[in-house]
Amino acid sequence: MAIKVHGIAVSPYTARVLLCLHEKGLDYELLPVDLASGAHKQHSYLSPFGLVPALQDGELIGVGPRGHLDGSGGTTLLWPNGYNHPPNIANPLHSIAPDEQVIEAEMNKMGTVLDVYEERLSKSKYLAGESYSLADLHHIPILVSFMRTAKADAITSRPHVSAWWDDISSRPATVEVCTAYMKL
Ligand SMILES: N[C@@H](CCC(=O)N[C@@H](CS)C(=O)NCC(=O)O)C(=O)O
Repeated sequence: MAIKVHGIAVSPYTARVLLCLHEKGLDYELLPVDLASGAHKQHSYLSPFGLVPALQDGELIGVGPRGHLDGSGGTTLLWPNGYNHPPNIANPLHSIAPDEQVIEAEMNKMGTVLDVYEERLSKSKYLAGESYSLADLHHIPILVSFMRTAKADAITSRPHVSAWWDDISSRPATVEVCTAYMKL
């Protein structure tokens, strides 16, 4: 029986779960949750936390399933605490006008992090060693959007980071999840 993922692919947390399931070759289906109408806050919704995604595998219910699937236990691998999202350059969900000052400050912080990545990726193919892992996968949903902004050169100007991104963004699971669910 297919694992049911209740969520929306535009949520990076949901997308990470979909990527994990796809990489694992597991059978799954995405059941859209209408956040706009507050469907995730109803008593009938699976997660008492009222967040997406929630996972349903037969009798087994997983809430905050990213933590279970990626084994991170709330720790974001190799991405400093509180900084797992690149700057909010454009928010298509809410049509918020970009704040250039905030963007510049955040780009500086991101540059510092990416310099560490560049160094790391000059020594190993992936962030946590020679094989693709959750440390890499975690970045995909956010970087997919980031790469469509005018700041994408933060990635492409760093040769090792750029090669890493080309690699992880062209994985079959990434392409499939992005095209099928994130409509990219
Ligand atoms: N720790 C949770 C976080 C999930 C989360 O924050 N989901 C957001 C969407 S990206 C959400 O459901 N937001 C709806 C709300 O806060 O009402 C996980 O890893 O799954």
